[in-house]
Amino acid sequence: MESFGITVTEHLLIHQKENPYATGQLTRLITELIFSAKIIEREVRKAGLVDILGMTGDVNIQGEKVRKLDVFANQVLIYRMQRSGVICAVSSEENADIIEVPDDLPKGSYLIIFDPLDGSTNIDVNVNIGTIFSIYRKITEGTECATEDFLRKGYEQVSAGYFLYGTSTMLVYTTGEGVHGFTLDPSVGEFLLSHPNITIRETGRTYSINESNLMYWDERIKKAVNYFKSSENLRGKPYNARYIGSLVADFHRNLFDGGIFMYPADKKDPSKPKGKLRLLCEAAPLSFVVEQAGGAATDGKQRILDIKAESLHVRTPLFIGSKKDVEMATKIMTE
Ligand code: P6P
Repeated sequence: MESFGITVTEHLLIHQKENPYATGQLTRLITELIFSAKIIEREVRKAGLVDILGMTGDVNIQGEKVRKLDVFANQVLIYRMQRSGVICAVSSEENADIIEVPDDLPKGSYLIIFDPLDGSTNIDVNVNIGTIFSIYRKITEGTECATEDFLRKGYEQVSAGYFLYGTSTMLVYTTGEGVHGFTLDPSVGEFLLSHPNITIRETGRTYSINESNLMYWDERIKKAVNYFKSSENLRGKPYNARYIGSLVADFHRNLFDGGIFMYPADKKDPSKPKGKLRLLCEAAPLSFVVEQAGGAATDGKQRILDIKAESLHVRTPLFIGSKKDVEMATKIMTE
């Protein structure tokens, strides 16, 4: 019988082994995430046609200018997550504090952290952008969530993944049972399984880093980057340089083609000594995905998933991708 495709709901409920978290509650949450992504995708696709481009004139908690599409994506996700009936609060890259589910709405024992539209500086030039999400179970007693429920180590995540608004719209996620990719079929408005059991090459062929920051790096980072630019490496020739400037797009390409993405600590902005990327809404979810795909992720010293978040918006250096490439970069930087 023709399969007519495998939906995310089917994949969660039938194709996941007896995962204690691949329950109806998690399925409900991911279903609401998918609905949010479809609404965001609709606006992203027509961004050039309506007055949803450009700036709002505001600045977010990160000190970054906020774009109208950022605000829209953030509002959609907060609204839909609060009505999922299975979470107690959300934390967004765009908001200083956690946002509780109002008392008149049903609550649950999950919490979600997201970057609603990562790479948003690329929106106006039609470059791929994405939504990154990270899901934990609450640990404090009672139905109310507390900030400490969010200050976790990445290995405690129940699920994580991202939506990529690119040439096609994809969902790539894990619940700890491997990494699976789903592609949106616009003709039926459904994400269908397109890339089951994604694995990343042990040694890649691409390195991704913003080399305009060279003068702000310390010598160990320069040595690690030169390793990939030389022929004295596991490839025996220089790696290809690819850098889109949109984390989800750079990560996704390296996941499929093999490679390493690096955003090291730098001296460029004294307010961001650990670099630009956030631990909870960027590094930890993508590190859960890459490890489930057979890759690795460190902050240049230790495993990202072992780092406990000391605050909601704490930043971290990030070296993520093919296992042997990340191991080598980390070895060079800790010698
Ligand atoms: P830079 C986008 O603003 C973002 O947060 C990530 O998506 C991306 O990897 C990074 O910043 C790019 O930063 O400093 O290289 O422009």
